[in-house]
Amino acid sequence: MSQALAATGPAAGPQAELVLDGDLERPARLTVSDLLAWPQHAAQVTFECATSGVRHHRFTGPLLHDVLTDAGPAFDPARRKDRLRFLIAVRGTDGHHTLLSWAEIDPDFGRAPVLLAVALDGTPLGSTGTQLVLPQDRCGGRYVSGVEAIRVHGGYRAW
Ligand SMILES: Nc1nc2c(c(=O)[nH]1)N[C@H]1C(S)=C(S)[C@@H](COP(=O)(O)O)O[C@H]1N2
Ligand SMILES: [Mo]
Repeated sequence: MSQALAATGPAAGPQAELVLDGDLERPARLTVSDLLAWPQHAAQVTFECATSGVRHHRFTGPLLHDVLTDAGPAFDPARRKDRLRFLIAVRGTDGHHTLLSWAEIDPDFGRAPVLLAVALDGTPLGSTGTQLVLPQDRCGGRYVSGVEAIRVHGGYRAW
């Protein structure tokens, strides 16, 4: 079995797709296999769920920042402050969704090592879809599973 198949699951069954859109120069549709094209990172995480208690998991996958950067967010790369109004919305197939700020994952600002997982505890996520992984979060609420859409918003203005 190829490395890509081993990481994303058996060829049988449809592969879940993730749509990247919004203020991007190169919107994209990606399967979990496609996410193997970026450098892979591992995270051993512990989080607490308000209803089911403490969970421990190991995830692997690319950095959200690497994947979104390649989609060409519509800011001026030479001006760091231009990135501060950008938001990232992440939605699962069940409608569960969360917002992140671009600055939170940007290496020049919050540097949160947020992943788009291709595997959870060694189980490939090809058919269920990628899962958002926030190793620094104490609560599991933002670990959105079955991610089907990520939308980058560049025009946020509070005032
Ligand atoms: N798509 C989706 N992802 C989700 C949720 C959800 O309702 N839908 N719940 C979150 C919450 S509240 C927690 S605590 C974790 C639970 O992760 P676990 O099932 O691995 O314990 O998933 C998160 N991801
Ligand atoms: Mo939870």
